[in-house]
Amino acid sequence: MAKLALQGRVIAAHGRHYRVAIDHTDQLRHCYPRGKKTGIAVGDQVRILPEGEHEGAITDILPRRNLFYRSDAQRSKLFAANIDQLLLVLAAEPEFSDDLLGRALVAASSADIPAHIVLNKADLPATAAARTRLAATESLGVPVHALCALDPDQVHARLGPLLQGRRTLLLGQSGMGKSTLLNALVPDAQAATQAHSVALGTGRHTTTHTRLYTLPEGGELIDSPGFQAFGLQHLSPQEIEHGFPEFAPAVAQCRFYNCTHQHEPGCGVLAAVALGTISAQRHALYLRILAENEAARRY
Ligand SMILES: Nc1nc2c(ncn2[C@@H]2O[C@H](COP(=O)(O)OP(=O)(O)OP(=O)(O)O)[C@@H](O)[C@H]2O)c(=O)[nH]1
Ligand SMILES: [Mg+2]
Ligand SMILES: [Zn+2]
Repeated sequence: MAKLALQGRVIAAHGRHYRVAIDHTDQLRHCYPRGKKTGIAVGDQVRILPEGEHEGAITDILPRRNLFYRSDAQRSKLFAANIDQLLLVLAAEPEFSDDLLGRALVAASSADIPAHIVLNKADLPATAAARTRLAATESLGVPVHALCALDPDQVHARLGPLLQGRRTLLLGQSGMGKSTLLNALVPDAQAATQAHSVALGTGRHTTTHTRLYTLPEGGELIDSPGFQAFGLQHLSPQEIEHGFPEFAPAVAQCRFYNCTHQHEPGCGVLAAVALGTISAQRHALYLRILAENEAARRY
């Protein structure tokens, strides 16, 4: 007798092993991709062929609404699929990187995924200066929520309505407090957390794989390992430009329809940078990403 295919969502990824929650049941199965299939992400809806009571082979990935990932010259790193929003977790200590923050926001914009920032560890005195550093990003329309993840009541008050009923990806550098935030919202998660200095000593991040949790109030939260690089090699020059939505009104003023906003005469973006209506820092990030992708294409 032919085995009946099942459907479910991928809730954890460990290398080529995936944990799949089967739809309309409380069954969890350990699954592996059939054949050479790759590119399965947490949040994917998949079809599986069951094997025994607890295992299965993933045969198909159902069409996605979106896929959030980064890509360096050598390989892509999938974060999650079919997400409603991104929660970028930052803190004053360890100091967050403006460059990595900018890149994550470009990846979100170009995939049309709304992003929010959590400025965590608001109990630390250095937070005031970090908040000032975020003013330019906030003025782009990215909401900033300052809070202390060690205080679950505060976390619920600040983030509860935003997270309820939605699938949210927690993203950020190592040590920013993503897993601490997860534990405040999903007490059953009991995710490991540790001081970043300790994590550095062991040579690895505290969270080592991506995993999806169900919020008691409804909705889902995905915890991911911290990153130290955020390549955007998968983006074409047009997609990179789309990742800087604040350029759009100025692009309409460019003399050449195919202007790349690097050095062209009559460029509306360069004019806006000179006037200060577009941040010079954001334009510099745009140039860095373009140059990186250009260099990678030449090799
Ligand atoms: N003072 C203070 N410390 C915090 C806060 N939130 C988290 N921490 C501490 O920051 C350290 C790192 O927290 P984690 O939650 O493990 O960080 P992470 O972002 O999950 O790190 P990775 O899993 O390595 O990516 C831990 O020692 C936490 O206790 C906070 O609001 N205030
Ligand atoms: Mg973690
Ligand atoms: Zn231009």
